[in-house]
Amino acid sequence: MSSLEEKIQEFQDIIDQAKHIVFFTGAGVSTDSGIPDFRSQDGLYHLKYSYPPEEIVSHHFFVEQPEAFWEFYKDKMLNLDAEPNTTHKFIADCEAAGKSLGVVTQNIDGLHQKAGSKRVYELHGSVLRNYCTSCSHSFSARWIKETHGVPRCTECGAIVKPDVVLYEEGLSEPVLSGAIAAIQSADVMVILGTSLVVYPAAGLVNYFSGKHLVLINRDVTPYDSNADLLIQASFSDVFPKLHV
Ligand code: CNA
Repeated sequence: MSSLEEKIQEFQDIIDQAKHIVFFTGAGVSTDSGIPDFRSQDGLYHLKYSYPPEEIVSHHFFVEQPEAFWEFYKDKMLNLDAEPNTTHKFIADCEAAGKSLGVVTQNIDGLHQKAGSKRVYELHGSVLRNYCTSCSHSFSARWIKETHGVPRCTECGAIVKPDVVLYEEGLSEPVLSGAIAAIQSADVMVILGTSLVVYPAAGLVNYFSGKHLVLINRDVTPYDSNADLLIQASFSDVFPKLHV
């Protein structure tokens, strides 16, 4: 079995030779920026709430218990002062160097764009966009964070909703088809920081038919055996050693 150093070198060789990389990311790429993921040991699913987090961030819960939804959401999901880390920057550098078709992400934190990525397919939306459920007036995330209780539209008084895909809601068709097209056109797919258990997002991996499937994640995933190169490690042990 090759050592971590050998695997990092193999990854570097793949990056050097790649022409069209697509990155596929999850909450794990943002933990080094101080944003907790869902399923790691110190992730949100291991904290104790009156309801499980996956129920709180569901459509029915948003409609039936807006106070509890917004309390959790503002406290745990709105990390507005977080900064991109080495992993976000590496992904953005690959695009700037003309090597990447973009990043397909399940994240909602906007950190890929903050790092400089331009082509970002946000499968689950973004906390940075918020709309009135009645008149569609838009609100900044900062405004949301600073309102007390349930945010209500300043124009019509209806409840405001973040532009994030809650459990039980469908994904945006244009975003989904853009993501699939990027994955199908890539010669290298790099999967980072996702437990690959949330569908339909996880199923997008199956659209890849390029040369190298690279999977880097701290914990095991159901797709580990599909990877041509599997690196089970923390990103802080991998990305500072790479260059574009
Ligand atoms: P997840 O299920 O919490 O899995 C995260 C994975 O990342 C785990 O398998 C960890 O092993 C791995 N991981 C965590 N930190 C590191 C690290 N430093 N180095 C290497 N591996 C690491 O998250 P998924 O993205 O798979 O689940 C999809 C959900 C989570 C989506 O709906 C997101 O919207 C949602 N989410 C997003 C954010 C965000 O935007 N930053 C935060 C929390 C949850």
